[in-house]
Amino acid sequence: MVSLLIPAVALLALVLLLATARVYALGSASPALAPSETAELALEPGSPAIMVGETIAVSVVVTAVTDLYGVELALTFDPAVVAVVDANSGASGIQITPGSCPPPNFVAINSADNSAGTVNYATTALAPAVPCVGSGVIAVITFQALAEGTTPISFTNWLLSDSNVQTIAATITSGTLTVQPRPGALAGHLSLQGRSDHGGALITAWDGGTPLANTVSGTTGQYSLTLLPAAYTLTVELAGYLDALRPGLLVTAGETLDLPALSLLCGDPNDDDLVNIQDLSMIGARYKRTCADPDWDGLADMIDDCVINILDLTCAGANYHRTSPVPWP
Ligand SMILES: [Ca+2]
Ligand SMILES: [Ca+2]
Ligand SMILES: [Ca+2]
Repeated sequence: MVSLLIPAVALLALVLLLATARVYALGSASPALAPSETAELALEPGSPAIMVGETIAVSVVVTAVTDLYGVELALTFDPAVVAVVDANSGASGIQITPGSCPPPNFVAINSADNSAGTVNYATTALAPAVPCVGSGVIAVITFQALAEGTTPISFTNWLLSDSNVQTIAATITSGTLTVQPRPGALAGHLSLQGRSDHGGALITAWDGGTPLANTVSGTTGQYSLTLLPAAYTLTVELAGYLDALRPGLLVTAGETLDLPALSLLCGDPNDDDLVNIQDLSMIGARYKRTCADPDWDGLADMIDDCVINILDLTCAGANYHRTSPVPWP
């Protein structure tokens, strides 16, 4: 009974499948006869961001077409923010790159104007070329970023034709292109008095009272902060050490400002930016403790070796009465 049932079910499934395929075939045949669908024109990427001096290729893409044979386009952009890069040095003027949808067999217009901020393009396929079906790239525009800002990239004219010389309706989605300033950097080396590992100091870049970026020194004391062009104050801190501060650092686009070497001084375990008797007392009260002791707190272990000894005490002795910020040549 079971062995008879399975072929019956399989047969039913096959009949259903054929019926569905039949309906689908009829359905897919009808749009070519009735060009009522709406194509979509857009840019890819739609709203990119690049830095001054960089270039980006923006594709004009069409989707949901069943028979695209000719296309005419006009776009605008802000010529103060971006410029179109010439795609064909062999032709006079500035060209964009033809795409493949429709096949650009005859390009009637291909012209960008970097003074007016316009792109004009018109092309048709030539019989017997087959029309573009589905989706594809009409053309590619390469923009170069000139200055910080945001520019719309707007379709101001568009006309799509099918191979029967009927207009194809289209919805459009214009885009924007944002140009950011190129960052610069602050970089330098620091040493932590008494230590062989100079890592772990916190370096913070401030704009007024606002911390904008920070990093931590590496084991050799090196640090680098990537920052947008502006004036910054840099602070350098580490628990138990006097802090450093350097105002008026001007970061310029694409440049690394190398700072003079800095030496952070130890001897401030209570972190009040002053080395005095309180620090010495704090170290003295913990003298000879190790990090194996249950009451270990590590505050006085500025020379970071798991024991409070004469090296930690000398930190405060040698820097007695010094204050933050420490000198930064
Ligand atoms: Ca050219
Ligand atoms: Ca102190
Ligand atoms: Ca120590």
